[in-house]
Amino acid sequence: MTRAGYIALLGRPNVGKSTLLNHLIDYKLSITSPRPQTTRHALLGIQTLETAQLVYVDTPGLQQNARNALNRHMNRAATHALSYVDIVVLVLDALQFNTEDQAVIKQLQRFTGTVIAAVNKIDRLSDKTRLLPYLSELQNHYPFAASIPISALQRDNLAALQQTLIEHLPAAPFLFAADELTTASSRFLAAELIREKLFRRLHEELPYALTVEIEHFQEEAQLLRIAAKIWVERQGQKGIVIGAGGHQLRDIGRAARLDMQTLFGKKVFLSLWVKVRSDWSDDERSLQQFGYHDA
Ligand SMILES: Nc1nc2c(ncn2[C@@H]2O[C@H](COP(=O)(O)OP(=O)(O)OP(=O)(O)O)[C@@H](O)[C@H]2O)c(=O)[nH]1
Ligand SMILES: [Mg+2]
Repeated sequence: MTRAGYIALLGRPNVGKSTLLNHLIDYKLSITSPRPQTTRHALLGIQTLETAQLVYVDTPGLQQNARNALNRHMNRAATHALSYVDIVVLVLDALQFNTEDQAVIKQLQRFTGTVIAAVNKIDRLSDKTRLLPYLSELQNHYPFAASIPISALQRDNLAALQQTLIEHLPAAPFLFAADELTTASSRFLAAELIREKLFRRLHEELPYALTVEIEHFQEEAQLLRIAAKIWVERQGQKGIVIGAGGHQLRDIGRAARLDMQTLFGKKVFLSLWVKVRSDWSDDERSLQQFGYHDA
């Protein structure tokens, strides 16, 4: 008999959920950055083993104070996963357990499936003896089925986490074909790679004021032709994204194109435009247009 089920990676922003997804499935699927609120959509990553299928759901970091419609959409995308997953992996930061983590645990009160804590970033703990009190304190906050210290970045203890997940999966037939990696479209993944480069290169509030819309995605025999718009909220932001002499935008385009070529296994021709739509991140119609739909 096989085991199969959905496993949500949930937690406050920036704890390493997307890094964990990529390293669990051994495939760069979800975008990551040192900034909080990088992930904006739920994203499925499927791992098929001989007798088990683990369907991971990466989610946006849950925010306590959602300040605009985009942030509210992100919170809904994360909590919606609780309505269909079998297991939640609550991702925590080994350096700090705070009120934001407590707010995420509060969301778990109406979840009836298994909850496992993954205490991430243990590579950053200079004093490893701090881990034991952290783990025992955790049980005061929630009756976790297991608490597993990991380093997603260094792939430390991920095999133990995976083994625990398999043990808690329901006995069930596979949910997806064995060669399926995700349900996300190539267009979506292409837009995300562009957004990743923007998040990693731009400063302060600018990453939060932009989104990426794919205009054309045309597959030819030897080549993928992709055209995308980067939407910002104000004219001044447009100039910063483009940079002096267009250098910034060219570098962002080059980095995104190289990642796309790896992802799609094809040569990519990418063109980027920067456009202004004032306050798109607090406007429901714009959010719909830019792909922020509720599930
Ligand atoms: N040192 C260390 N850094 C990590 C580890 N896991 C993730 N990071 C870093 O933490 C930062 C955030 O990682 P993400 O994977 O984007 O975090 P996230 O939880 O998906 O963040 P949001 O999508 O914004 O909620 C990045 O700079 C990662 O490289 C880890 O195990 N150790
Ligand atoms: Mg993320």
